[in-house]
Amino acid sequence: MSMIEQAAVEFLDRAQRDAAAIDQLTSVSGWALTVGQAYHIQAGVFQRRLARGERMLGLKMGFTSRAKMIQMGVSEMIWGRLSDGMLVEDGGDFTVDHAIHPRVEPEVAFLLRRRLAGRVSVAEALDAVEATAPALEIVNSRYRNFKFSLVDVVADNCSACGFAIGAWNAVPKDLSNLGMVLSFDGKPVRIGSSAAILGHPARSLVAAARLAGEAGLALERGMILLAGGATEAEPLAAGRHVRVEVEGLGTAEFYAR
Ligand code: OOG
Ligand code: MG
Repeated sequence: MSMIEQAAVEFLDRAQRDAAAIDQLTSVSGWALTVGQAYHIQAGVFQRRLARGERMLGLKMGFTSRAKMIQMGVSEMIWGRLSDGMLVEDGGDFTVDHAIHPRVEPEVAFLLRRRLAGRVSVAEALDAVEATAPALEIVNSRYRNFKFSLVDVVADNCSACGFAIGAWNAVPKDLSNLGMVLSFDGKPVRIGSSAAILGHPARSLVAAARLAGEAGLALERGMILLAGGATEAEPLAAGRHVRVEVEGLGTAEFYAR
C-alpha cells in the first residue's frame, strides 16, 4: 500500500471512530486516486475494524437504483463491506451521535446458502439464496461538505455505517415488484418498490458477485448482501422511530437515539 493510501486509511478510520468529518481525499492537492486505489483504501479501513475484533458479515451494493444515482449524481454501481459492528438490532437503538450526518434508506437483504463469485446468472444467484428480509441501511458519509466523487465514496466504504435486518423469509416466488415503505414515527416518508433495484433485486446479487469477484472477493455461504436503497435516503435525527415495510416480507425497525 502506498504512503498516500496508508494516510487515507488512517484519516477515514479516525473519522469513522470519532464521528468527526474530514475533507474529501480528492480535495487534497496531489492526491490523484484511482477507483482501484479507492477499493484498496476501503479494504484497509475495513481491516482496521477486523483488527479491533469486528467480524465481516457480508457486502452492500450502492447505486443500484435510479433514485440513488440521481440523488448522488452518478451512473456506476459501487460496493462496500459490512461488519457485525454495524449491525443494529431489529427493534433496537441506533445512537445518532456516533454518526456524522446519518441518512436511512429502505433496502432488501439476501442471505447466501451457497458461494457466488464472478459471472453468474439471475437464476444461479436466486438459487444461491437461503432467505430474504426487509432491511434498513444507515449511510453516513465521513466527509465535510461532500461534493460527489466516486473515489471518495468508495474509499469511505460506500458510506456504510449501520444496518438493521428484519425476520428472514423464504424467498417469495416473485421479488420483482414488492412495495416498500419507509416510515418515521408511523408516517410514510419514502415509498418505492423492489423493482427500483435494477428492475429486480436479484440483479444486485449478480452485480455484487461480479464486482467483488474483480477484487478477488466472493459472496460466501452465510454472508448477507444489502441490495441497495430502493429510494433516496432520508436524513435521520434523534427521536425517530424508523421502520421499513416490504410487501410480503414484513418489517425492520429501529429507534434513533
Ligand atoms: C452512498 C451509498 C449508496 C445505496 O444503497 O445506494 C448506497 C451514499 O449514499 O452515500 O448505500
Ligand atoms: Mg444503501
